[in-house]
Amino acid sequence: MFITPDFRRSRRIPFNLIFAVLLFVAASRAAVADELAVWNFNDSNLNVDHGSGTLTTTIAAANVLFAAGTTNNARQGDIAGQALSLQGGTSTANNGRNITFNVSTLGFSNIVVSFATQGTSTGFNSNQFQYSLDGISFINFGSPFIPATAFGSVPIIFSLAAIAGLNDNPNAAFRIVFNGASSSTGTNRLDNIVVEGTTIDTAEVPEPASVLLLASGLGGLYKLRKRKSVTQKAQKLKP
Ligand SMILES: [Ca+2]
Ligand SMILES: [Ca+2]
Repeated sequence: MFITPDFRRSRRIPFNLIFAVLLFVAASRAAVADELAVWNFNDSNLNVDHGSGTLTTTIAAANVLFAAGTTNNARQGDIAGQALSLQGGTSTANNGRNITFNVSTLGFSNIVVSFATQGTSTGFNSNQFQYSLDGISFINFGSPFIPATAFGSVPIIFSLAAIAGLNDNPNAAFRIVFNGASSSTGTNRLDNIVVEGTTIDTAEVPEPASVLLLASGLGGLYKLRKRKSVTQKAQKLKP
């Protein structure tokens, strides 16, 4: 007679605990921020180093070099390694040219682009950041930035959270247009270019549903075990 209430309580506590843990896991997953693409240039090429994206440039190939980098804005434990190093070029022909990075933001919002940069006194000293919603037309964002003479420890950050069109967009693209170089060997280095965002809540909708499904499955299991136990007890009580 005394066994029944204890049995029921001991089975209920673990189920409630499991349900609470599942809800907690679902809630914490909704707030995760992710790096969508990172270029650390440590392998001295334009290929993306973490995540996915493509980086291209209209700067003359002879003026696309790699030189000592920085840990400023480095991610995932990346070492300083190399940095992208762009020169003004013959007759400073590279003024007005750019680097463009195409990064799909599907499933993400609150897009932020950041990087470390430094420039020599005759390098590009008036650089305009732009974004694109279709990968074709680019729109100026913020004022032109002047690279410091050393990488330092503070990256340049463009928060694009207010640009709703950049959210969940497979054609999102970003560009830096270089200007102001006054010599062919004037240089601007860039390192640790990062595009990051926050998982969009609507993309999480299936997860709570899965949790409920799992929870109802666990509830079913609990009922089944309870029924089985009652049946077993009833059988034991039979003379
Ligand atoms: Ca680097
Ligand atoms: Ca690379």
